[in-house]
Amino acid sequence: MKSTIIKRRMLFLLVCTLLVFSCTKKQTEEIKQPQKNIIVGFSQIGAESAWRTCNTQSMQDAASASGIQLLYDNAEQKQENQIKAIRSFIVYQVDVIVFVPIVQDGWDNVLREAKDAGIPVIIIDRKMRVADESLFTAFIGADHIEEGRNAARFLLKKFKDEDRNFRILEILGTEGSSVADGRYAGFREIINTDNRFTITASIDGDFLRSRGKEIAETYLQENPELPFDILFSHNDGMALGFIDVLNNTSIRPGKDIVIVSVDAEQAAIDALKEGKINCVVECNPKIGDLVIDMVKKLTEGKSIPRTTNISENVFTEWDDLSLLPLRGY
Ligand code: GYE
Repeated sequence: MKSTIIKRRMLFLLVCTLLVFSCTKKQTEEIKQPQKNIIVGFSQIGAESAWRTCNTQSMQDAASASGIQLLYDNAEQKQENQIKAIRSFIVYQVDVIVFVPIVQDGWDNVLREAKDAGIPVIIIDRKMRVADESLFTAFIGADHIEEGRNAARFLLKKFKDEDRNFRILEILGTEGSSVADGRYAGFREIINTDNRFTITASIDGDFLRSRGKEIAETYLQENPELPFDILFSHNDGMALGFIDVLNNTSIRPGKDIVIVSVDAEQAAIDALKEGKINCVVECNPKIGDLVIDMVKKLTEGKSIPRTTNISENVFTEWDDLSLLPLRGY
């Protein structure tokens, strides 16, 4: 009699267990069902320039237009914040991680966690150095070395008939970033082919307009005799900050000092039209549609190119810019 009761109780417990499991599984499936949309974790470095805010907007607009949920995180210029954001994307089990590596190194561990979680990573705009190239799926962005080359090519062309020497002051972008390193290297590759040109100083401006202003104030105060003929700035913001200071002096930007910059934000194009900048090398921030298209292909199981560079223009003092559309940044 007693064993019969025990058997009935065990059978009852087994049935209850099976019922609970099947409900949970169903609920789990039901919960999983609504997640038909793609969820992308997007770690952006910050909002340090007009270029950056346009790049962010481009990503947000493209994701919204495609019905993709974009989890956006602004790292406020700190790599540790990017690493935290990527880890939160992993916990949230996003479908794809997209991020701009503020600097080139220090990503291996967090990207290995993403790989172990089976989440593909697309890096955009800036490149990084990792021991294992399989830690990311693709790069989408500009060729920053070519941008540096184009800046130097303009100078060789502008001064091709002048038999004198030229001193160059260079304002650098964020230290350790692939962008600053690329523009630095590309510029030298070309400018060093002509011994009339000497880079007399390279100062870190961190892509900030405020730093461009500070550098101008300090440098001109310490060197009132104006020891340079050319300013090469790694982005428009820093060049415009420098020009802000020159505007309060007798030094004429674009005439007494030849200025070459990179990005092609509207304010720089306007300065080019006014003759205050001589050449602006384009770096296109509007890559959101391209990135989201790659995300969709990835989630559909399709292959995507390992590297996608975007074509860019060079705007110079010789160009007719009257028909150039507004830049949008
Ligand atoms: O030139 C600058 C921004 O990574 C290409 O970062 C981007 C650079 C751009 O702050 O304005």
